[in-house]
Amino acid sequence: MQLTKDEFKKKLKNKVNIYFEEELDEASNSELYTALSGVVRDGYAPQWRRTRISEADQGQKQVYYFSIEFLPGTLLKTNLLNLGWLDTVRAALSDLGLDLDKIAAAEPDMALGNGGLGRLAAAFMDSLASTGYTGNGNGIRYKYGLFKQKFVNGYQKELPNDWLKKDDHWEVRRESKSVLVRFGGKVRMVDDNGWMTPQYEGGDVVRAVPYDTAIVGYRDGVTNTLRLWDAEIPPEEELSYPTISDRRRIEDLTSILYPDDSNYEGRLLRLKQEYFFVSAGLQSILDYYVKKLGNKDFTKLPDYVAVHINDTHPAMAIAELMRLLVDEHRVDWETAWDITLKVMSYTNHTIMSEAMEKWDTNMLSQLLPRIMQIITEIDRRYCAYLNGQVSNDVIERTRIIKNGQVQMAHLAIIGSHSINGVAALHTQLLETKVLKDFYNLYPDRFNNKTNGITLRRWLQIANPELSDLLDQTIGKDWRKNSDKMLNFEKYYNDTLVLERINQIKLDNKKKLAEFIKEQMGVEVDPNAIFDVQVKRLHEYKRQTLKLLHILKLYQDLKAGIDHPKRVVIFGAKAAPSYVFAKQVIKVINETANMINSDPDINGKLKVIFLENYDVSLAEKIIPAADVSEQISTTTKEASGTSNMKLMANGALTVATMDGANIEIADAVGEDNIITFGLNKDQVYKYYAEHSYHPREMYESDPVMKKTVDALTDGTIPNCFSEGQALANKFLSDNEQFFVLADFADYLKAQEKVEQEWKDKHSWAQMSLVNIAHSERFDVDKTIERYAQDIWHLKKLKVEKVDH
Ligand code: GLG
Repeated sequence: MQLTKDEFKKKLKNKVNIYFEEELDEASNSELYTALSGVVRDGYAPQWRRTRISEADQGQKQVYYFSIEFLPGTLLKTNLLNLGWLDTVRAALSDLGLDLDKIAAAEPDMALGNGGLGRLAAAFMDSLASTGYTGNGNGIRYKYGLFKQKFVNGYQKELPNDWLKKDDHWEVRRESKSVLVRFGGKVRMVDDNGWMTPQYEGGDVVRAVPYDTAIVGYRDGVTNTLRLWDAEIPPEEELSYPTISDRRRIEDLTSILYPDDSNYEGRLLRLKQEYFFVSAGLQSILDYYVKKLGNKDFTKLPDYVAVHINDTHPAMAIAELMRLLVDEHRVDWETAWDITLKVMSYTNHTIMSEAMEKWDTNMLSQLLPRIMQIITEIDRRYCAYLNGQVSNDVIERTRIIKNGQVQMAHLAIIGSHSINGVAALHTQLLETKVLKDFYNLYPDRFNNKTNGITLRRWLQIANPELSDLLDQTIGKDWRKNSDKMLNFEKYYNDTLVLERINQIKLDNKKKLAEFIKEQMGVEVDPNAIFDVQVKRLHEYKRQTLKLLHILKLYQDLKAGIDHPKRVVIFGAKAAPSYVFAKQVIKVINETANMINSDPDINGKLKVIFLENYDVSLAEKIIPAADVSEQISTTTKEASGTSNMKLMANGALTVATMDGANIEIADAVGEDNIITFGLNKDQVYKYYAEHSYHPREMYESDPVMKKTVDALTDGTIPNCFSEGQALANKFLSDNEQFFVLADFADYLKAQEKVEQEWKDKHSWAQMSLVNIAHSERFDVDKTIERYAQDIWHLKKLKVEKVDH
């Protein structure tokens, strides 16, 4: 695993010479990035191969994580860190007068996901390798990643994210592992020697070609594979697709990532994408099982294979595995069903009904006739089995096919041996409310697995100074074993350490301030409170509540009421079709313009909405945050993960008792977090009794009235209609997210922030406690629980190889 600076320099020089016919001092940063990634690839190639060989030799059980999104961000620094090369390479480059950060900036973000769900999938990949399990990702190689966000006159514009324009240096095209996926046409069951076998007629045949990316484990010699599928025309079918539009129809299948994660779109292309990567993934798993492992007895499949369904998008895996087992491998239905149940497990990531997938039966029948037959049969058997055991109402509520639609969550639950939520409250709500009927039927299948984050990325890569402080105080072991971070609490009264924490934060804020100046031309004072809300833009996440707080501060400052200096920083993309979310962006941007240029305010308050929030931007913002805004409507945020990243970097959380915020509060104790807002019972009461009347609140609370009125009385220029839309929404009895109900309490929480800010010593103590306790959310711990409770994996024994 050792690499000396000199060896590295030689390797790099060599790559630059070969790739570009240039000397090191001529190469551009982008060329250096290409060369450096080449060195890194050579570095992990032997252990990637060795991992594959060991897997086959040991016949170890593997998990395949099926996810329609993977959001790894950039890989260069992660790979360097995980190989144990980061410091050496940084130092060697610096000897050469080169800067790793500048070179790394040439890498495009691999943004094949929207937000938390996709980021979690990427974190799981890193963690599986780093904890020594063999886990594979299975997803789609979208030609265009999540759109690039630009603000034009304060409005969000979406630009294509052509991340593959310059080639991805990490992926390997594995043509020999291609498989065919069939869509459309007609299917007829014919008797073939006593086995009812499908005969297909017409339709499209698509070639699924895998692109594999190595996932290097953290200094442990395990290198796993993220397999993303691309759609192509099969060579033998070339003549069937003569026109350009014919070809497009096939190749466009993997062009775009749907830019929305909280609303489900019943579109044919999405359904095609789902089946495409599910079928390709399962075929390649079975091929491996049969050919490589030499197995024919499919009843042993669950000893070798676990397939995880990440949200409902890959839920068709249940029907597809049944199809492959029954039709292709002639396993009888009952045995196949038994195998499927043992292989499949499912995570639910939301309780919001608009995000629950339901496919029209007609659409499914036309696109996937055989799959629709199989789902119909699963549904029929499910109902028949329960008939007489439970009431008809329960059967009707839980069955898969209802009102001409296939309920994908029901399919996922009925066909999986494990169903988990992503934070304690979320799982509890699944069990007691949203999936209550299923919980009563299958209590043993339900379990909680609170999300986690890659501390390696959010501390070691994004915040090297804080990582050094941890090394100097508690020693380096925390880097591999996060439990050790708890020892940091011993420094609670150590003034020097507390001062270091404040100094590191200030340094990170200075860097972010420079970036803000470069990007937006706005000066911000690094000594101000950096108040951060970074996440997708959605009503339930309530960027709106933050906006109202900003308006309140603005009005106070105008009226001569003083507040500590504050910089509010947003990062958020709105789904392109989500009109209200885009109106919120416009109003925040106009509010920011107004405040940032108001001489009366004189820099006491600044509002910064950074464009194009993505993983790389998160790495700049999160280490510089003093306050973490986690203010979703209680019950709506399944877990959240930015809350964990911000806490790990020492930010103080302002939180509703929602999602994983509850567990953060439990970890740090009530003195080290500021909570506010409606609790879950109050939220459910409003829903049940239709008793939410925000206009009454508004009429009786002059502060609230004055703040909301700022949206409509011309205070904020250039956004009259958008301001009106926001105000109307807040005042409507149908407003589902209770912005005004939490307004007064939120202001109190923010007053508390101001109070706490006055004492830098105790602020640093809160920071320290948050940093220490972020160990609870180390994704490696989450993965250990999945591996033990759900997937039943053993660690792979790999021989470490020298580079
Ligand atoms: C979801 C939820 C988040 C959750 C994430 C990962 O909304 O609360 O943290 O999955 O489980 N769509 C999402 O991002």
